[in-house]
Amino acid sequence: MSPSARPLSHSASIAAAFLAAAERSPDKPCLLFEGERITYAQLRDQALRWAAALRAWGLRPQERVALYLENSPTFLASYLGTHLASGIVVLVNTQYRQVELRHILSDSAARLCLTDAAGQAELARVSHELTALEQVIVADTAASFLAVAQPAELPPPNPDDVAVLAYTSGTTGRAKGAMLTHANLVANSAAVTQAWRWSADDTLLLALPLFHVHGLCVGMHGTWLLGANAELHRRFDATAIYDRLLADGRPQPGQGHGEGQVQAHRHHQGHDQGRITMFFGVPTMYTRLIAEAERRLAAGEPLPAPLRLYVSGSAPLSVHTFETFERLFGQRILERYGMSETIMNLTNPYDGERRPGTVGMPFPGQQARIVDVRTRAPIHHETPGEIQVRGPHVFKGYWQRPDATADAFADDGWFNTGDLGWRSADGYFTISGRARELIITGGYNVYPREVEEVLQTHPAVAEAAVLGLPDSEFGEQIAAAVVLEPGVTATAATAEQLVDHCRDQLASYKKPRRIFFVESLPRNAMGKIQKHVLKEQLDHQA
Ligand code: MLC
Ligand code: AMP
Repeated sequence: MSPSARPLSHSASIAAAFLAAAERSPDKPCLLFEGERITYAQLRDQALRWAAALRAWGLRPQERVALYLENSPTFLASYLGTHLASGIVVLVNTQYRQVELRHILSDSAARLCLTDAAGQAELARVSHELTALEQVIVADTAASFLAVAQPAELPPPNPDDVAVLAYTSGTTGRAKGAMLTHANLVANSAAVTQAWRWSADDTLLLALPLFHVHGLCVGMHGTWLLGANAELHRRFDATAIYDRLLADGRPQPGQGHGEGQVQAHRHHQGHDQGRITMFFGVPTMYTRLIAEAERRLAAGEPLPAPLRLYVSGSAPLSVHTFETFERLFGQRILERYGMSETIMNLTNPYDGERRPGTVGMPFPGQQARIVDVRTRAPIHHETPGEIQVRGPHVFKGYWQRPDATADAFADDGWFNTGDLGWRSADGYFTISGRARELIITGGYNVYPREVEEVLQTHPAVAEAAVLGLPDSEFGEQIAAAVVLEPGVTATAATAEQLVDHCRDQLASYKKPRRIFFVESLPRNAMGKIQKHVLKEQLDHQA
């Protein structure tokens, strides 16, 4: 059967697809993690144990379980277990601190949170405000929680029930929980695996965090849907990833680094367990891999053998990074575009031209179009506007925010992504900017408003405005213009103190990397801060 004719998955949920894969190939490795090989049957047993323990504890269908946890097999077993118990998983970035934890855990009313010792200490700082949170389980000591129940199969989750709350910030600076249903997750994963020719023979090298959709809903869901396997790393470390790629052997004699040759070579190998065939990352990971390769080449070390597929997303991949990677590694990165509300939207083709600077076309079974930002009418080729998407991957709405949900959808049901772009005559979409004030640093989203609010709680700060400045490593970096209270000088309230104040309350990657002390902020006649004027002023000073 040709790949394009392959049927999309009929599984009702990712958890059901995972159980089916475990039934087909119980002894096949599902995960490789820090030297440990975990088979499908082993992960299934753990997941069923979590499901039974959660139910025995009293978790009812559609109640929330927060995962505030690093990458690990426990993350994945408890994730699947929550789904099998018909609960909703709330994803919590491990860098989140008081401000984010207070909001996400109260808003979702999570009854239970699974974390590690550091997370437990951070939660303790705000626990008195988290009235819905009844239990915090520390992953290392979860055995006693799991011991109370025997693994048992429960009724499968309903496809239209919510599976995941992925918190993503809105223009107000308060994150909203994007409700992804089981059906959304399966539909998108089926489309992604079809588009990228992902098969049960693939091994994904995965060092993305599991608490965002990129690592979890693209990386792990695809793996489970097909019964493939993944080598999971706790975190991304360019040296370790490069070593891992090198360990897979050198190119065969006569095998160039051309893409067509790579595909032919890989497909010919058949079932080659454990040999990495794919890597997914954010652009910062690629710039770090390039720096690593340049360092190793200068030291006389070889390049890794080619992979079947390198994918980039979550932030713009510069043409320069694309071309440098191709020059060094001999491979054209496939760039795709997604968001928490929709998982994956657009992709460069697997077989056709991977055009640098573009994010390609809709995945199979999904649609995308450009509309005029004012009239909201669809626009045809080559004219910039807002990107809208439609299809079975589009989320159900924002958790307990009917107002925000209504705003997010056009009258005819298309979802407003808030990203600006245009489509070429031959169908490739290019993202040109964002309608929202979002800053993306190393693939993480930061809304200026939430950093401004925290800066303004510092007693020395009268006003603050936060924006993104270009950054060679992270794409954008957080910069803040601060007006001090009368009588306070920059030597009395130093930039370092303000950064520490942010770091104490917010995820560390949200702290300003540059602080500019200014006399006043530029405002328009309505009194609104003119960020574009401020940006020009800061660009001059930077
Ligand atoms: C870490 N730091 C960052 C940062 N990540 N600063 C700015 N931007 C970032 N992205 C800072 C930390 O705050 C810390 O500062 C210091 O760097 C070291 O922290 P670390 O944790 O050791 O960093 P590192 O491991 O090097 O992280 C870099 C990274 C990571 C690129 C590996 O940021 C990452 O995993 N990014 C991927 C994010 C992702 O998965 N996004 C997908 C969202 S889903 P200090 O001062 O405290 O030492 C989505 C939809 C879609 O967007 O389309 O996919
Ligand atoms: P999040 O809300 O964390 O899911 O982030 C989604 C946002 O990341 C999108 O709305 C885009 O602005 C951005 N994004 C994702 N992929 C790309 C890409 N390939 N190029 C540019 N921006 C991207």
